[in-house]
Amino acid sequence: MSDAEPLDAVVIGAGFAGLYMVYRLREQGFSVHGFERADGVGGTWYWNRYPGARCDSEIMYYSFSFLPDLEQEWPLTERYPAQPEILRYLETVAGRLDLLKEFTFGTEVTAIEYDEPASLWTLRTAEGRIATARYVITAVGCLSTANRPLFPGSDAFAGVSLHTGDWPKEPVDFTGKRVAVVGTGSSGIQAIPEIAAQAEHLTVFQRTAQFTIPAENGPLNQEMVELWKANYPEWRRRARHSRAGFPYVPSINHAVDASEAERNKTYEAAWGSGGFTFLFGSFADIALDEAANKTAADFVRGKIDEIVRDPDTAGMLKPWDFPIGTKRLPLDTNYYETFNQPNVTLVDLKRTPIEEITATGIRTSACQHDLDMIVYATGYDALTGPLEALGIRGRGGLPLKDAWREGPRTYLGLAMPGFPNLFTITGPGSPSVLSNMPVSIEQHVEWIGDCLAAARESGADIIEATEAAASAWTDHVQEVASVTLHVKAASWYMGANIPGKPRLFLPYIGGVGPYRDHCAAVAASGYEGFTMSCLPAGAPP
Ligand code: NA7
Repeated sequence: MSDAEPLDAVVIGAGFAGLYMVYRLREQGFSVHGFERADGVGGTWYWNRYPGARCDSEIMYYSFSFLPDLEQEWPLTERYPAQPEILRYLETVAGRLDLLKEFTFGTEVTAIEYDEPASLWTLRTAEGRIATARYVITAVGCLSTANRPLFPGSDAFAGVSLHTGDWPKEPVDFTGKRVAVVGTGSSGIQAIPEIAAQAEHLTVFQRTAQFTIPAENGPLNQEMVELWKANYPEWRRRARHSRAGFPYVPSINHAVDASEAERNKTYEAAWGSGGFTFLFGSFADIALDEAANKTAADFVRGKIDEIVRDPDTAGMLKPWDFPIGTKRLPLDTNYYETFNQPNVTLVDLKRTPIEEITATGIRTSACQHDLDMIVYATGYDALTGPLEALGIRGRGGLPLKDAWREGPRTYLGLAMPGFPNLFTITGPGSPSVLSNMPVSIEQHVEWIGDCLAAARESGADIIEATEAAASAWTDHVQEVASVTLHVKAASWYMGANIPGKPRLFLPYIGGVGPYRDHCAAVAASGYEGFTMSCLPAGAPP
């Protein structure tokens, strides 16, 4: 790629989304180049190398569907794929499709500005490179801008500080160390048992207790794997038309109609089989009805009492602040059990908040905890953070950050008015983080590829979402969320984990299948809600 020649498209990111988008556009005959800040492919699975990092989607659902040969060859060994395995998978995809040469790695895009007269985007990188392109497609992930809380004295700690989402490539040894984990979301809940197995002492700093369900990870029965592989196209079809991108059969029973004995039997079976089926497969009203939700929450709180021997610790671990499932439900391996280990201490930050990070550890309102290492498992500025970090300026030089001051306004989570020819894979307002990501990514990549092909065919240079379409979609996203219990939680889905971030529901909860149908109908109608136009005669080429 020469920096001087305008490209048809630049793609930012080399995870699942960026790899497929670059491949797709190249196959469609567009000139395309990718930029990636890491020095290799993988996206989320490049950065999240913390101990215990594993996908919560079962392995047979967590891959591309457009590579039938690889689908058959790829070994399915454990129920949930671990980080190294997913990274290897994406490296294999990049190698097979000869994609590495299409990317510049180790390059962070810091500014993307729209040149209105030419309808071209100019991209600048931290390393001083400049590229221009007709289209920009962001494939930067939803959870890639780390949330690093600013505790007083944050920089003072003389030991090792790590964030789960920015983990070093070299293995980290916790042996003989006094370690803190701050944060008990999915990342903390995966890392805590692994770190506790090595560390001399682990102190877990918990702000809000979380519900977690056993993953029940383990080796897969290879006869079942063969059967699965023989029927892949049908499983993929079901996943695409499902609620969350998994071919699970959702329950149609209501918890409020069942007897206590029936409910307990159902929850016990779901707890035993592990995974998200605890929510999807048990009762249909858990996400919608407070009384139904309480039955599932009480069941998990009962399990905590059964598992955790110290009653005070069990009390601190029991969540009461939000309905179960309304914050992202973690899946765990021996999380609650870990608190029975003599080298593990739980600190409830609601009782004794962190006052300061000191040179030697963490000081809460109760005492000083002397430490060698602090692991921040404090999450991300979800969905909007990675896009706002790109320094995007649209028509009239308007920064995306300003356009989204009141919260993100998108059409279908794919495009924004005022930012022509810019597309956001799994952007806010699409199912994204509420779904099995590869399914949603494939749908977006294919939709964007088709849209660009349609513009090329019709001779259009500029594709832009209309204000009316973006307003209507943004309202619809909130309306659908408002009938669920999700809006009752102070979650990152609501932007609540980042001080000052507008509170509104960020992903689309209407379901992967209905969303897909809606996007397909928009395309079939000739891209209703978008304008497609040509540059005026005499405009710069
Ligand atoms: P999450 O789910 O956002 O969890 C972050 C955790 O860090 C959570 O327990 C937070 O408590 C805690 N946190 C955040 N800020 C602070 C401060 N300032 N003080 C103390 N504790 C804090 O991030 P994860 O990385 O675990 O998971 C992200 C997603 O990755 C996950 O959902 C999957 O989709 C994969 P809080 O609950 O906000 O009180």
